[in-house]
Amino acid sequence: MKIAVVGATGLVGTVMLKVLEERNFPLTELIPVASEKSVGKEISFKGKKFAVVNMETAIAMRPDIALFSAGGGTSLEYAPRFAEAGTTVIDNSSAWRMDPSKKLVVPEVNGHVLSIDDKIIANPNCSTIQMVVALKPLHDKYRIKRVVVSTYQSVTGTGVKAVEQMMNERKGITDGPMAYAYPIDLNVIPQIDVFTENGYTKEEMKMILETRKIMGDDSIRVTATTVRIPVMGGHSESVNIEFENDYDVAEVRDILTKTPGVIVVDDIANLKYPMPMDAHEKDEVFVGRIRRDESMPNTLNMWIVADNLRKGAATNTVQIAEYLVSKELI
Ligand code: 2RA
Repeated sequence: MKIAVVGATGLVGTVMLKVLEERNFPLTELIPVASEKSVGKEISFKGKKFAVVNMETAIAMRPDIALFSAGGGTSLEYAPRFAEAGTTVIDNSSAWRMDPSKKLVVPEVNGHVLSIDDKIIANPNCSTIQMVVALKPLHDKYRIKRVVVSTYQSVTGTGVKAVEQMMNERKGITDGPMAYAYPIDLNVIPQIDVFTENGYTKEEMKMILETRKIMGDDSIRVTATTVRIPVMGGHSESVNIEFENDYDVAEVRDILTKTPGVIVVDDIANLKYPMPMDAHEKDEVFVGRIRRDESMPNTLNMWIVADNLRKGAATNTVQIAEYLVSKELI
């Protein structure tokens, strides 16, 4: 199977290659794709060297699957070109996520919606992925009415320039490249992406709209506040969930413990709870601080942490590819 990684030299693309290698994805040929300035650069993969090619060359090589992490504009222009050549595209950008003709997939949540006809598949936003992995089994059991989420998102979600800004500020360098309008070290910025007309940011609207599409239930009400914080290991989320029905905290913990891809870390007597430093470079979604919201009936609080570059992007993309192969949809 020929696999193209479009954006192979970027932050997420690099993690995609690492995940493909770690999970021993059944590929026979790797096609690393990047912009003209990177063409010819060699990528190491499973002990072999593969030369970076440009888009036109990659399309002509007719890969079976193309994993995209190259921005929305590039995806809008080239994903249809790959699809026309017979390639199945799994795209990390937001370009196709809310397109009604495209599937938005977290395999363990809604993999069943995929069909052999899907040639452009959207990978959800990182902060949405980690939340719906934990919400889905609880929705199945107790029916979710409303979700209130506040996020604490890693600078890696912005990219290399943001990491550089944070590390420079930490060293006292204040005239380096700025990814944000403000200093990020020793600070938090209550804005991720641009503001929309309703006073929410695009990131917050992604969490609201993508959650309903992935869960397949537009009746679920969601509100979100997304915040950038100076950490590396992953995104954290404080989630308040109102159910249609009452629940039992121990049963919630048991359901999550038995959910594939979830690790419950919830032992406050021993100060055990999920933190980005523990989720870093892991593929699971970590859940803790599970407790009743005593101010509201049928309402639960919990804390969700995951590595946004892995389960939030690269790993989920590879898992969609694995799902397609396992169900012979490719
Ligand atoms: C962020 N979720 O964290 C967005 C895109 N990766 O910036």
